[in-house]
Amino acid sequence: MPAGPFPTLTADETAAMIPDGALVGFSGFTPAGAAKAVPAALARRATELHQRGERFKIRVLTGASTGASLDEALAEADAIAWRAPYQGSRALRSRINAQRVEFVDMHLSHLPQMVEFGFFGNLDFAVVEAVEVTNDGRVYLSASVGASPSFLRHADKVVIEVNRHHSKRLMEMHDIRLLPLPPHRSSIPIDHALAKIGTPFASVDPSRIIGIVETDEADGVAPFDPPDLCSERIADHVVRFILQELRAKRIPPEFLPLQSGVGNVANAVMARLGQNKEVPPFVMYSEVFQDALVELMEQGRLRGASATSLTLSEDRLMRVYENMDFFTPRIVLRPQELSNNPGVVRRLGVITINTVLEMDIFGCANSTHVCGGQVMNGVGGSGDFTRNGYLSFLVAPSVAKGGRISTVVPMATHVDHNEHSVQVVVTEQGLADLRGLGPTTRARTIIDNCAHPMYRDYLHKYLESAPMGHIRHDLGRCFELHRNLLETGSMLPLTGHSRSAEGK
Ligand code: 0RQ
Repeated sequence: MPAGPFPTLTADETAAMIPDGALVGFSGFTPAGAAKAVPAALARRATELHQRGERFKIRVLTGASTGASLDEALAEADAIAWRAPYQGSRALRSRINAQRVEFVDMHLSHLPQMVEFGFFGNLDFAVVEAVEVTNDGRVYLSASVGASPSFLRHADKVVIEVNRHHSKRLMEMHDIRLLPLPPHRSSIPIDHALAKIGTPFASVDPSRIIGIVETDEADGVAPFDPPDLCSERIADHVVRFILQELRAKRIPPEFLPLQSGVGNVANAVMARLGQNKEVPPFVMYSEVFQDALVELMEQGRLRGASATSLTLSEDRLMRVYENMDFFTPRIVLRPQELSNNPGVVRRLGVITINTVLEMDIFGCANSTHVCGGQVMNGVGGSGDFTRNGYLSFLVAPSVAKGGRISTVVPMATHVDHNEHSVQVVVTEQGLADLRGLGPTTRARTIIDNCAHPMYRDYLHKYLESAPMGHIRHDLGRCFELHRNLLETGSMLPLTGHSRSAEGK
């Protein structure tokens, strides 16, 4: 029952109204709640226009990554000129790395205020998925909140994709509040993970709604693979350490809220935390509510969760929708400015767990750029949580690509989390608690506890032979492993100095 006074449009009619060069804010934080019909139609339009030799590229904002009909389809159609704040699409990544798309890789908590401050220029359109919109401009969002409330407030023209696939009872989970601009920004009254401080709907000036597009499409979140041995070993180290910190009373007995990034390692960590009965039942203050959490909530291990998206594979999502009496009081979905808010994360004392591509021996970590240049996804929310958590873990397998890459390196080729923010690093080999350690002690601890045995000798020799300084780096050799990788396809040392490591 959409419509009200708003015209019903087809996705193709809507796409025809969006001109070349427009800045468009699409809903979506992961595939959850992402706009679907209009971006797919824009991709078709772009392909047709390009075939006629006409230019058509738009500038794209979302909450985070999106579904296949958004980033993947628009990138394949070469319809994106500029993109922020995060992405996870193969087609888009390759175009960003070929400089065919300009990409602004941002902390996700910063995005709504950048829109509010007007730093991206005029927001021409918002295309937002919802379960319902009222005549007076209340927009009940679907499976994610993300930055949609800000897009709805600032866009000149608004299109609502009303998606019947989602439960209308999602509105019982939503808690929407926009922060006023400085200097009128007062404190945020979230003093526990499930505190609600806003309304169940986002607001839009109804005169800006140019139409409604009706859809009935699933989010298409891929289910997780069962955890592999490496993820389980990382998870076991994290759980053991949390228990040790609980016993030492550095984590209080009532426990603290948890945050975990997305991906198989993060999913395995959450499952392991849930299974271990020595870990008290917990709450989450996170950005993504993902598959492993559904069972944990049903079992009473997870008492409640604050997030900005319900990133659930179809069977899990349906399980939630079929039991909304149970789930709605336990889940709060907020704008990403609040789910990832540094002040709130610090206040609540969140324990954070995020995955990185590589870490260096001094504790700087790279989440985003392979060999310093090729973007993978983006920093996402990992910096919002890592920097501000009470206790933060960065995790990674110790090697990638069958051992050809060590994820523990002398110097990170790109730094998303620097040594001032990084507290505990973990691989399947072990865990290094860096708190209170100076640079050389950190380096020895990371090498001994986290590096793969194949690379330990090389890394120790690098450290001991580097020129003296507070941080011992040899600028002539700090990227030797990466150079080896680029030249030979493997980091395994090929120089005389490092040959000894090969035989280990
Ligand atoms: O390559 O895809 O060809 O197999 O990188 O690595 O081990 O499958 O791990 O899927 O968890 O992704 C950091 C990218 C890890 C992710 C990153 C290769 C490896 C593989 C993927 P293939 P895995 P994951 C919440 C928080 C930043 C954002 C974030 C990420 C591929 O976790 O994007 O944390 N994090 N957000 O083989 C070269 C290395 C490598 C490497 C791994 N050192 N060099 N390649 N790979 N290490 C989410 C949001 O914010 C919404």
